[in-house]
Amino acid sequence: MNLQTTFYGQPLANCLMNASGVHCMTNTELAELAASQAGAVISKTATLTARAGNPEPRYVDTSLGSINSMGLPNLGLDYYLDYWATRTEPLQFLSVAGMNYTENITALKKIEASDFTGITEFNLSCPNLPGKPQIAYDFELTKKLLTEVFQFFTKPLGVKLPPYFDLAHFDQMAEILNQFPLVYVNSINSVGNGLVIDPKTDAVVIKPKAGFGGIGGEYVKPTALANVRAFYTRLKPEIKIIGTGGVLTGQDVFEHLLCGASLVQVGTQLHQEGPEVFARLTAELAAVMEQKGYQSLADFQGKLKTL
Ligand code: OXC
Repeated sequence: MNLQTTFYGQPLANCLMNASGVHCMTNTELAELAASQAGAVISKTATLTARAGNPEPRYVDTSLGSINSMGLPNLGLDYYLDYWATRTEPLQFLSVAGMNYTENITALKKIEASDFTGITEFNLSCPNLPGKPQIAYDFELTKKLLTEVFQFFTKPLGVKLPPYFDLAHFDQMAEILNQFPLVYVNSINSVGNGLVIDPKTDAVVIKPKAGFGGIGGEYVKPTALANVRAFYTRLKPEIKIIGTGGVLTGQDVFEHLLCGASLVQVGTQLHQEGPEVFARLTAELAAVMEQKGYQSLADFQGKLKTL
């Protein structure tokens, strides 16, 4: 059974990664991921300067997934650039976001001017910043921002998108994204602004934004698969898809790949299980492939059947 794949010309042992935000804030956590069976690692979304994030409690595991309103706590862009400078992984993923339009440009200019040679994941979809809408729900703004970015940014760039729920929105966003030399699109960020209630206390379970937060885990798999499939079938083939959302088992990884994902990220389940999750998921994916008679990822990647 061959789980190997290539992404941006680099061979990877398998298609699995952490989702940015989970187990990737500190050097220690990042090194633990690097020592795991994950095929690649991405660092926590960095802002220009370090942020404490939203007040706690701000992340709660629930029976079918998670709710979070972390608010981009991170150690600042320099910290993650320094981390990656010490590493030898052939493919490095650095997630970044600005707190406003100008900061987005400044942060990407800083990455452009740095020695970083990996892939930058531009997070256009954090749902947890009070008073700040998710950029990628504003189509005009997304187009303006990417147009300005690609006037100076020459390094490989992917974007992290929020989930869309309307075919017209897939069409409109794909039409915009196809105008740019993106390496990939990562779908999906958490499903923004859900509400979880504790039946014992009749209260919300997280403190920020009166309990509203991003939903991940089992709840979101159908939405994640739909977004992966919708962009896989609409984007030019040069733009790869990273599938994120609802990955608990090897079967879930298989389904993301079947929908067209090239790599698959794990968030909520990594938070619950720790970096050992990658050994389990790779073994389970291999078992699914074996049972279906597939030898390699290319045998089924993107080949979802319709009725
Ligand atoms: N998505 C993000 O992009 N960021 C984090 N949470 C989330 O669901 C965060 O830091 O709030």
